Amino acid sequence: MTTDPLTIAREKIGCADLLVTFSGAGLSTESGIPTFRDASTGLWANYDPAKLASQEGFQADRRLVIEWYGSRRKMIAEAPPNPAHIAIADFETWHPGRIVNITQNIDGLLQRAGASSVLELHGTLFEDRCNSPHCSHRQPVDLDEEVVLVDCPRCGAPMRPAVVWFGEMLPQDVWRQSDQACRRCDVLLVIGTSGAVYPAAGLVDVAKAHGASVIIVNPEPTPLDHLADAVFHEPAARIVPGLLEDHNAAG
Ligand code: BV8
Repeated sequence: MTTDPLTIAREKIGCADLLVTFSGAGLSTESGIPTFRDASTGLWANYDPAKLASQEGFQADRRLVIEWYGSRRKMIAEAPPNPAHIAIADFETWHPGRIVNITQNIDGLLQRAGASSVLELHGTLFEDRCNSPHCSHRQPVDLDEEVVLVDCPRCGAPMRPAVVWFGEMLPQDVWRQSDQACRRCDVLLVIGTSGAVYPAAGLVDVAKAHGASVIIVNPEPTPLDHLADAVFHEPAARIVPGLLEDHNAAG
């Protein structure tokens, strides 16, 4: 009877009818993207990301917020998916229907690695949407375009990134699918999140309450650790492939 946590975690994943991954900014740090808390690096070091990622910040200084997202888009456009993104996408290829990926990230790296079952709780940087609550216009963003202030072609209100800001509701269809997946899953693999942002972090409680085994990958302790059956204080790119790759060859 092994007590090796990696073996136990791999066995649980191997037997799971449904594996759900729940990821945060730490999944993308090894692609060179600073975590959300560190998103204010370099030129942005003196700004609070939580203020910039809000309607108040946008109303206070639209150009500053648009330029902040423009700088993040450029950084993300050059960032390659890392081995953790690739291992997740490969698992989906080998085991279609057995994995759902819920992410708080807006960087699209799971999709760029080849994953198609991705629920973006906090939206995406690769589209803009109208800031008016009465208009649903959205449009893709041309990353090569210079950062400009754009008004909605339909109603004239300012356009802003199609991300969820603090104080804004999460997309209800994405939330419902994420909640359902966490109620049904056998294993919840929590990767690179501080568990600080709600209601997203509450999904871990949902999965646990419905009998899922919870595995956490994060170099740092998190407030979610007490819910975990196994915690790996390791970087995602080092441990996630080892957790997922075994099952691919065997099928
Ligand atoms: C809402 C998009 C209500 C924008 C983001 C209780 C219930 C409900 C709401 C609240 C609540 N309590 C408080 C709230 C309000 C608020 C909130 O949670 N505040 C927090 C700060 C206390 N929540 C909201 O406002 C949400 N909306 O509740 O609406 C409502 C209801 C009705 C009507 C109207 C409104 C909306 C929250 C969404 C905010 N948007 N992102 C953007 O990105 O610009 S959140 C932002 O934080 C990112 O999405 C990020 O992903 C997310 C969470 O952070 P993490 O991903 O965890 O990143 P972080 O930097 O924190 O941590 C990284 C982790 O990685 C660390 O632990 C680190 O150790 C680890 N790591 C580092 N390297 C690695 C690694 N791990 C593995 N490998 C590595 N190599």
